[in-house]
Amino acid sequence: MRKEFLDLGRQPIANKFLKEDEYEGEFFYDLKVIFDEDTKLVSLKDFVKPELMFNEDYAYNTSMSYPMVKHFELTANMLKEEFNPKTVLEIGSNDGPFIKNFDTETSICVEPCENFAKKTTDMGYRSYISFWDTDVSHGIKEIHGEMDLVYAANCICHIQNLDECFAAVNNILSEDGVFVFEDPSLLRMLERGSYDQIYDEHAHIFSVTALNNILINNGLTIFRVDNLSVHGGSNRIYVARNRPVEFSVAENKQREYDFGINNFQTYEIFAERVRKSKKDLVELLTKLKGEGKRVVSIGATSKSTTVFNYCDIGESLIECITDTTPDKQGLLAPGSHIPVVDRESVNLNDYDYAFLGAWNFKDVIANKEREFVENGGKFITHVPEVMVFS
Ligand code: DWN
Repeated sequence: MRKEFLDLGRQPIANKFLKEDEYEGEFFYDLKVIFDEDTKLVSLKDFVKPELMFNEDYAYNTSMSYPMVKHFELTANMLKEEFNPKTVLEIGSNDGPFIKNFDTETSICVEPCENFAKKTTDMGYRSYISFWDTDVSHGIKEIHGEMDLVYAANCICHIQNLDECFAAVNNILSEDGVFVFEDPSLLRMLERGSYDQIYDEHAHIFSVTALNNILINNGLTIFRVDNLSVHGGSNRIYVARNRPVEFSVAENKQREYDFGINNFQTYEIFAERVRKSKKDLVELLTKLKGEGKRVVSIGATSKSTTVFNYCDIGESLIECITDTTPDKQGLLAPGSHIPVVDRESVNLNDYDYAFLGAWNFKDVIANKEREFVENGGKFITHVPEVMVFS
């Protein structure tokens, strides 16, 4: 049985940055979240049509977040060393920071956003412009054969029909092949109150418990889990058909159980915390405005789309958002219509406070922006609770 526990209001497409003349007709949907008592899966109540989110205009460029490029290089090297795959398939390859560490002759990309598929094609990889499903899996297997490593980062939680997704993986995985994927962790989200992990693209927020239940039904087993710090706390899930199951799987499931992820009440408590977070953030920003303080935001993230639209924060409370991604600069943030600007075009010292839209890069940003703090600037974050720090 699916039970709703959170309503984050009317939300736009999280990564659809707008030109001035695109206000009119901006798409909005109701962002509500449910818990499935049977599988223990947390998902959006109503999914948004994938084509509205993932298309040739998709703005999130992984390679613009430099710490992630390093993360994928390390991940690729580790997987090569341990599993020595002869063939590799990446689902949702974005602009190629993971696949670029593998041989062009034996590695395949599947990516629905044409702008990114073009990039990996230019890098020499056979790139299929498509969503991941059983038809694509059969087609690729016919041409390229089975895959020893199927990898996906921040992509499987975007796929609405998980049974179809896992059946498609099972079809193409070689006998001893491994399927490795990483996505934000439900446990970390609940622990940190980071409700902004919830937006249109994240059809599900995964626990190891729920994934285990769904994968088993599809003939696949989780044999290892790594806890990662990226994206505010993620899990890397290792899946195969017949590998010995390692202790990390039971350990993670136990931790989730102890936190109460199997109980609906846990989600009701989380929802209460989210409502308090909204109240605290709006109160703080309104107070600062009343005192004549100027506030900027750093990182035009999908996460900040959720926060700004849920909390009804616009240009009157946050003047602009800086972001390193050229494709976002000069445009307006979805729904809130706060202008997104190049970091280099802004003197941060003109502002009193900087909200961390990319709170997951808090240390990197605080380190880069030392001068801002030395000049009296302060940061605002809402994770794990609304606070000011310097
Ligand atoms: O799953 C997803 C994750 C992986 O990435 C996607 N659905 C969409 C996206 O989510 P996000 O937008 O919340 O991701 P990030 O990685 O938190 O975005 C960081 C943003 O901040 C980027 O646009 C780059 C920017 N940035 C910046 O302006 N200054 C990043 C750093 C490190 C910086 O110093």
